[in-house]
Amino acid sequence: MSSESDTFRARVTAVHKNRWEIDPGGSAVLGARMDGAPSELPVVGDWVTAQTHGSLCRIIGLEPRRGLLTRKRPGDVAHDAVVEQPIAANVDLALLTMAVDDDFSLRRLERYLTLAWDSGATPIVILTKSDLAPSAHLSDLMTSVDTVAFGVRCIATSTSTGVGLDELRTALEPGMVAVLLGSSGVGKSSLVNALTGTDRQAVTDVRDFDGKGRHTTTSRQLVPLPWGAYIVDTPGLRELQLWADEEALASSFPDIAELADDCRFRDCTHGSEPGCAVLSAVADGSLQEERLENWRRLHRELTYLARRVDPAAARAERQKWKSIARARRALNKQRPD
Ligand SMILES: Nc1nc2c(ncn2[C@@H]2O[C@H](COP(=O)(O)OP(=O)(O)OP(=O)(O)O)[C@@H](O)[C@H]2O)c(=O)[nH]1
Ligand SMILES: [Zn+2]
Repeated sequence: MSSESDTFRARVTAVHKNRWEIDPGGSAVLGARMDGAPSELPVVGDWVTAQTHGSLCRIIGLEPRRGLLTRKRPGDVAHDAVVEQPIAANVDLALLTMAVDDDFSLRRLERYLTLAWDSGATPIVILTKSDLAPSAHLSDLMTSVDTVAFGVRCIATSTSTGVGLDELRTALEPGMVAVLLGSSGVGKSSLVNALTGTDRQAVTDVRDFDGKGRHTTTSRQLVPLPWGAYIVDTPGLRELQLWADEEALASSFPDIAELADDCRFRDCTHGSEPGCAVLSAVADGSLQEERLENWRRLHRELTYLARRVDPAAARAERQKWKSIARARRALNKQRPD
């Protein structure tokens, strides 16, 4: 930024209504605005091009994203829509936190994994409060994580004893952006405090009025860690609802996706369709019924959301069931009475 109106690259570190904080690296974080009504607004983690004019800083360009973490929220009531809300861009790591107590749930982990793969982030499973579990139990839990999170790294941590914190620090390489996902009370704030080495105050929400006079929470920020990595801190992410697509579902359930290749129908829901290879696998014991149940639940949720958002998806769904019904009728006819 040697002369006025030089353009430069910066990372968005905080988002407020109509105002962004951007970090050009090496100098102070700047407050910036955007002109007009841009079709896409920068979110934390975005890389932007900006320009300074005297004391004013303007964002003039948004770089293509490597990935986008989103959540769903209710939209316009009149149109019964669900809106996909972008939370953070270019997230490298999704830290999926579960405590080793009652919070531990493989089914929830599958849900978080789906979300992580969909956002383009690499998941890491963090088993928090590991001091609460006897070591034999802890290694059982880690083994069971491996049964749903194939090849995903799993770190057991404790902010009480400090176990696992060095391994976590090493995983968060300089320049990387990580997001913490997990239920309330699993110890996310304690982890952030341990990583920043401070006792950060709870981030107070910045509340703005949106166009319709409703309150919306806009506090989103990247918390810098001392060695140059960042953690996304946003209250809205604490109890994250699922927003992902079929492809992400397949990444979380590679076993089911592989079996599904042998189903008679390409878009088989593994419910009661004839010629379903997944149901056969459950029948012969090579696939856990529980796992298929969870796949079904997530699949239902995804198709439900897609229908609410996209009328074309609703039509395609009806069409699919028609052709399944036709095929079933044809099968019944072939069967000798
Ligand atoms: N035994 C034990 N307790 C922990 C550990 N980490 C956190 N806790 C306790 O768990 C409780 C919740 O911790 P938080 O860090 O506030 O959890 P959180 O996930 O940020 O919760 P929310 O802010 O509600 O999302 C607190 O009472 C902590 O003292 C740990 O490693 N071991
Ligand atoms: Zn099937």
